[in-house]
Amino acid sequence: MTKRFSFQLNATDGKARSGVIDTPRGQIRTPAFMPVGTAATVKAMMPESVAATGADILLGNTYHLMLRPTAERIDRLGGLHKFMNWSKPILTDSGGFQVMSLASLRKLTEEGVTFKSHVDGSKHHLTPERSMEIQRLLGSDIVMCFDECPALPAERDRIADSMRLSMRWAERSRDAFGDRPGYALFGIQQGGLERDLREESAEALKAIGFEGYAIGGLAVGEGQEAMFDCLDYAPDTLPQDRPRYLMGVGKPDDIVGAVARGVDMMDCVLPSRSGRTGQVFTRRGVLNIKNARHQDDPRPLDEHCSCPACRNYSRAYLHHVFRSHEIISSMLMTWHNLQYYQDLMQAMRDAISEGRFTAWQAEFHAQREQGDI
Ligand code: PRF
Ligand code: ZN
Repeated sequence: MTKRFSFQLNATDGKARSGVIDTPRGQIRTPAFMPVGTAATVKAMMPESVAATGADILLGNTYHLMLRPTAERIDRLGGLHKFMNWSKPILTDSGGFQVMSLASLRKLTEEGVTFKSHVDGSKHHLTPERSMEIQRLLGSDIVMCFDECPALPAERDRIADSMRLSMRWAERSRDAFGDRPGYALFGIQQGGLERDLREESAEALKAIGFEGYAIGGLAVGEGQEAMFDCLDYAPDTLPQDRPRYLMGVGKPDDIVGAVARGVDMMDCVLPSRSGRTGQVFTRRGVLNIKNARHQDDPRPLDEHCSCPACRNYSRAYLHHVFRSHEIISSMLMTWHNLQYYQDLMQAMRDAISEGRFTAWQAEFHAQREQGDI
């Protein structure tokens, strides 16, 4: 019998939840953070190093991979897992959101979106049907519906029209995805910061039926307070017994606030991108390794961290290799940041399982307010 995709909730604490998503490629412990591997690599990391940080799943991108090296080529070479040497689950985003933020000369119709590649200017067409085909060719374990969303702030009418278009595309995505045991299709809620539109979107998605439900259209310029106001109700409009995925979030305090409000999965480029720009996440807050105050500092980035950057190198060394533009700088700092994010998720999973999430959350904020990193 083919192993199926399933989600089991193991504990709740307030609105925070912890559980396990079971897939044929392995288990995903939730709340889960997914490192971003846009172009079939988590930049500056070997896949085994990403796994060593504790990541159970990676995110890949339809938009980037369809342009280069193309989904058909990845399929011929045995699929994305084999191509990039990552055997655990992969979730792929569907492309619409990236077209709107990265491509030029975009033209949006009921059918889909036409755009010019940011790589070579070539012309492409993406529809719900084509997005499902690309994600199948990649071999993605968790496929996202093809959707669209405006940057905020936006006119209510624009948000409503866009949400309703995305719901029609969600139905076309479901039809095109078909029945694929062991693989999952997630719907994506839209509706900006308008509560009734979020509810309408949730009802439309639940009527279609998905293995999981994403909250899209947030972290697009509205700020943390407005995002949290929306997350105070949005997760509750989605089924209790399915994973909830907040797309493209976020900073450590965004992640903690989202988990507290009932989110199970998240992804963000922040830890990996910051690793290359010298921004370092620690239990005490953010530091920038470029700063001259680190040049004689023999201490590790974070004395509580088990990553190679913290076990084997001083802040002074990391400062030096960053300033010298040495490649190891990106490697070590990306590893550290991803380790920090995965340790954060593990700490939340433990706190939820043991019924002490509120106290844990207070301690998380208290440590960051001490300053003096
Ligand atoms: N839709 C899709 N991908 C996304 C988003 C969305 O709304 C967001 C919004 N934060 C990030 N990535 N398909
Ligand atoms: Zn570290």
